[in-house]
Amino acid sequence: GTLQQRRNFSATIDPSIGLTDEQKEYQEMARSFADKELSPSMQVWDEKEVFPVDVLKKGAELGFGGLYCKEDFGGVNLGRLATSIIFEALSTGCVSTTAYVSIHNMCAWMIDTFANDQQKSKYLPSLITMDKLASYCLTEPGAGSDAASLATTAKKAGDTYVLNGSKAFISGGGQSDVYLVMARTGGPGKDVACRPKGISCFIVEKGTPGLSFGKKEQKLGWNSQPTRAVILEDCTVPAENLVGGEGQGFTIAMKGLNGGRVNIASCSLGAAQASLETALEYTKVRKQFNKPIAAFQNTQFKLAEMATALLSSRLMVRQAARMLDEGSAAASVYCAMAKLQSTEDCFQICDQALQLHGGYGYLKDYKVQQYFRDARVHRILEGTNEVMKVIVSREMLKD
Ligand code: FAD
Ligand code: 2MC
Repeated sequence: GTLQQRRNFSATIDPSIGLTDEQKEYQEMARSFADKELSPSMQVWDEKEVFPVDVLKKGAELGFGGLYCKEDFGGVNLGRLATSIIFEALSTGCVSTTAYVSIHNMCAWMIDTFANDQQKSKYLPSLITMDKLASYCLTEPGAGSDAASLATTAKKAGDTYVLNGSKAFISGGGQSDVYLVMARTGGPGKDVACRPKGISCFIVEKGTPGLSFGKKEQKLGWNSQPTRAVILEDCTVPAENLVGGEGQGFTIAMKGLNGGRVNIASCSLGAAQASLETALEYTKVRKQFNKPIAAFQNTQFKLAEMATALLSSRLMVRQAARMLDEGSAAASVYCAMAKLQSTEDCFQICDQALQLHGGYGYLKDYKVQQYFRDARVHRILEGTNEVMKVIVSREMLKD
């Protein structure tokens, strides 16, 4: 049966509306995986801070390790729209775990797209099976939103580069095997405008002398994946670990993030979808004043508002994904708009679902508080929503 028939939910909140049969199959596969492999464990992974590596590998058997990598080294070669549909469905089972998978996919895609054949054949096969995991290292303690101001250096020495600096908030940090590190090799000019042009992208393998990690951060959500500082102290990598050419690192990082932003926005859709499904169930059975709370017009209107906001976010996310698939010049701005809209509105939907659960919504016995906590950080990472507004307005106002 279709997702809607199997889950027995209203067509109004059916995420398969408008999809092709093939897309519905991917969605169904991902939702089944979420129901069977993620959802039953999401609360214990959160509470005990378990990074479920075995489950990630199981997902990779279905292709989740390289969804938008080409087939040469085992990727599934799906478009961004199909990928978005899959990440939305997976997130209903665990937002945090899916979000990590999305970052891993972004790194794999960066290698697939910008690395040379030798690098691809060395790293991609095991990344795509998720036998090896990847992390994306852009942010630094002093360079968050202003990513182009990063201070980590990479100095050429013979046939090596020597890296020095530190990266903050790295998802998968300490646990991942492959780190894509953006570092400064020096630019053609010295003025501020040349900053991004002096950045290069390197593959740094776990175990390289000079690579170490900070303590595991304690977080409000995203607890099924570790976040740590990545520290580089005279960390020496072979020159062949440079991805692309010197000076291309910032563009590579930003192109990765365009897809990343759609992915994170998709994870918010999944959080909102799951929260709305549970709120719908709950308000039908919970009785107060001798009637189900769904009989109050406030509840009905809230549900209608939530469904409407979810659909409008989903349409925007899928539009941005389509534009990436089409290689549209405006794609990066649409990715920013979709990330802004989806991560804001879907967080509000999680909050409203929590409210409809009353006091129970605040208890860790119920999942709704976890969707709320996990979705909160999507307004901050992969570019804050204020940065998304910078990107959108700058494009609007440019001559
Ligand atoms: P700041 O840049 O200091 O921003 C502080 C506030 O100022 C924000 O509200 C911001 O929007 C606002 N602000 C800044 N500049 C402007 C402006 N021009 N106009 C208006 N407002 C502005 N990074 C990675 O590289 N890899 C990862 O894997 C990764 N994972 C993460 C996981 C978690 C759980 C978290 C919390 C963060 C992660 N990050 C990662 C880092 C994340 O991308 C940054 O936190 C984010 O980009 C913001 O940078 P910042 O924290 O330094 O905040
Ligand atoms: N897509 C493609 N290219 C892009 C791009 C994008 N989204 N954004 C910038 N570029 C290019 C841009 O075109 C320019 O290249 P060129 O000169 O050849 O035209 C170059 O990159 C420099 O761009 P800007 O001149 O716009 O650089 P600026 O310093 O003004 O900053 C800004 C741009 C603010 C948009 C960028 O610093 C930014 O995105 N900041 C947010 C950082 C961020 O998202 N961090 C997320 C870390 S990862 C994470 O959180 C995870 C959980 C994994």
